[in-house]
This record gives sequence, C-alpha cells and structure tokens, in this order.
Amino acid sequence: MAEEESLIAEMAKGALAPGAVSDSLRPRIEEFDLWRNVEELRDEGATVVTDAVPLDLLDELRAVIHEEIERLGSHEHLGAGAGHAQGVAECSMLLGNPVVDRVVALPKIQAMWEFNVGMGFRAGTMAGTVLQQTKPGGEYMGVPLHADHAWLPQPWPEHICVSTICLPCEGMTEEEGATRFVPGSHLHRRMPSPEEAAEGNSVPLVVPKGGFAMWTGSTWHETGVRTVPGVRTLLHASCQRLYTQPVEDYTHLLRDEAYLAAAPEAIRGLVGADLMFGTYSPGGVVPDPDKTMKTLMMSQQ
Ligand SMILES: O=C(O)CCC(=O)C(=O)O
Ligand SMILES: [Fe+2]
Repeated sequence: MAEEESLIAEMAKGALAPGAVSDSLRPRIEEFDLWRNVEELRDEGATVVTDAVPLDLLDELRAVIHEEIERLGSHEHLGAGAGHAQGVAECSMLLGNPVVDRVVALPKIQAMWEFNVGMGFRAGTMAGTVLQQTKPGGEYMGVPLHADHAWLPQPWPEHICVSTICLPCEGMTEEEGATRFVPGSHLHRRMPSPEEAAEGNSVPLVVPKGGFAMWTGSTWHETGVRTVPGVRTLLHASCQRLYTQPVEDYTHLLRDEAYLAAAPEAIRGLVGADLMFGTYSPGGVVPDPDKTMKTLMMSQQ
C-alpha cells in the first residue's frame, strides 16, 4: 500500500501541463536550438525545423520511397481511394526499413516528438508519397484541409495525441507543393467546418532541404499544389501519445529480437518495447512490473 501511495504521489508530482517542456527534455531542446520550434508549435500549431537530416541520408530516403512505390505499383492506382491522398502515389508501414529507421531516430526529430506527444510516444504511421505537378485546370491532388486527430472524439484533448512530420527529400517551396496549415487553428480542438475549409486561410510550410515540417494533431492542414515540373517526395511520419492506439501495427517488429537488438535505441521506443501494453497474462499476473511503472511515469511527461 505504501508503495502504491508513493507511486501516486510521484505521478502527481510528474504531471506536465499541456505544451510544457519536461526537465528531462529541456537539455535537448537547448542543445539542438529548438526553442523557437517549441514556441511556434505551441502558439501557431506548426513549425519548420532546419538542419535535421544529413543530405546523403535524404538521397537514400528518396530512393527507398520511389523503389517501394514502384514495387507496390501504387503509382498506377492513383485516386482509387486506398491511398493516403487523391492522386498521390503512396507506400506505407515503412518502419523497419533501415534508412527510414535512421531518419526517424534522428535527435531533433525525436526531441520534437517528445515535446509534442510526450515521453514513450509510439510510431503511428510511416508513409512515403510522391506528389506530381498539377497542370493548369487539373484536379486537386492530395488531402484537403483536415486535422490528424481525426479518430479522436471532439473537442480534442489539450494534450496533443498525434504529431506528424513531413520531411521532403528535396525540401519544399510553395510552388513545389509545400504542405499548408492554418495558423492558430489547433486552438479550436475540432475539425474545420466546410465553410472554414473554404476560407483559404492556409499558409505554406516552406522547408529547406535537410529540414522537416511538423504540426499538432489538432492543426488544420492540407497538401499544397505543385505548380512546377518535377515531383515532391515526402516522408510522412506520425507518432502518437503512448496510451493511444497506433494506426499501423508494428507488433512484428516488437517480436523480432534480432531486429530490435540491431535497431537504433529510439526504434525500441517507437514500437513500444518499454511499455506495459501486451504484457498482462490471464489471472491478473503482470509479467513485467518494471514496464508498468515506467509506462505510468512516462505517461505524465
Ligand atoms: O501531403 C501533404 O502535404 C500533407 C499530408 C498530410 O495531411 C499528413 O501527412 O498528415
Ligand atoms: Fe494530415
């Protein structure tokens, strides 16, 4: 009993307010110079982080996305309704690919995810897309104005539960189809109405090569229109607060001991290797009390 009381007291002490930076995260926000990004995410609902990904790794990522789409043949089934977006070639469930793993384990990305969706966050969706140029008069390609908290009941919680990054392999300007967002829209904590979606208040998230755009699950955003030749190759990576149900199921990676032993440390976190979920057995026995304790403490941070 005394033990349970002290655990409850510890959790009460650890409880972090929405948008606050924990003591354990603060040194990394300092080290990677991310205070401006933290403030933009909190105040505007989106931000662009620069100098996060080595350029040669971006070239490898670009090749992975194009090869995977080619292998799946998904570029031949555009607009069939199965993909991420109308008219956009997509590949999904990319965690486990060594190049993607190296990208999502990068320290600036990890620190910003921890700020946005808390300690113990897990991989939600890891997808690649290729957006083509829209010719004059052509149909809209991509996802119209929406928010990524879509499957959570509204009003959405103040603690953000889904955090998406869009990482363009060549950077993205407005003309190249940069993702657009509505500043301050995350404060509504609900989907936009059709009237609000028609208002056209979005601004582009211009990303230099090596950077990424990030927004909160409540932020209204949409695919931009590419008006110039070439394609926009993008990694869309969403992470989720630890108690929410991840969209993509990575249990196969969690059970693959050889994979986990060789993967970057951050990948263990993304598949929930340190969380209590799935560790209970019939009869109320918790095989791993350490994981339970760790999960409870992380859930507050
Ligand atoms: O295609 C884009 O620019 C945005 C896609 C999107 O809505 C997302 O990844 O959550
Ligand atoms: Fe989205």
